[in-house]
Amino acid sequence: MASILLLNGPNLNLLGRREPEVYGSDTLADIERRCKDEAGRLGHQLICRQSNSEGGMVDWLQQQAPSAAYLVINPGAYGHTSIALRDALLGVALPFVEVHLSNVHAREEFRRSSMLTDIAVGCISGLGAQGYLLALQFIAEQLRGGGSDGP
Ligand code: CA2
Repeated sequence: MASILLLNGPNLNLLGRREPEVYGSDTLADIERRCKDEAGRLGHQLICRQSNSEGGMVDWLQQQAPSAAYLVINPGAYGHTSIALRDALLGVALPFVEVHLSNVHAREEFRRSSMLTDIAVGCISGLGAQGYLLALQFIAEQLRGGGSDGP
C-alpha cells in the first residue's frame, strides 16, 4: 500500500456552490470521498488537502512528499502563474498528475499556459471530477509496475 497525495488549490473549496456549469455540482468533500474510496479499492491510501494560499500548498508538499509515492494536483489558478509551486514540485521530485475539472484549452487564452504541465507525468483537463478518479487509476497502474499506457 502506497500513500498518494491529493492537493487542490485556491477556490476549489467553493465547488458545488457556484459555477456548476463550469466545474460541476459535486462539492470538494464529495470528490475527496470518492477519491479516497477509489484509492482504497486500488489498495492505496489517499491523503487530501486544499489550500487557498501558494505558501500553504508549498509547505504541505514539502511536509508530505517524503512519505508519499505520487501526487494528484489541481493547482487551480496557481497552475497558470506559480513559479514557487513549480519549484516545489521539482524540489520534492514527486511524480504527479495535473488535473483540471474544466477544459482549460477551451476557455480564456490565459488558461492555456501552465507552469506545471511540462514537468507533470500527465495532465487531465475537462473531464470533471472523473479526471481525479482516472488519475488515481493511472497512478495505481504505474505503482503496480508500469502499465502499458504510461511513459
Ligand atoms: O478547471 C479547473 O479545475 C481549474 O483548475 C479551476 C480553477 C481555474 O483557475 C483553472 O483555470 C482551472 C478555478 C477554481 C475555482 O473554483 C471555483 C469553484 C466553484 C465556484 C467558483 C470557483
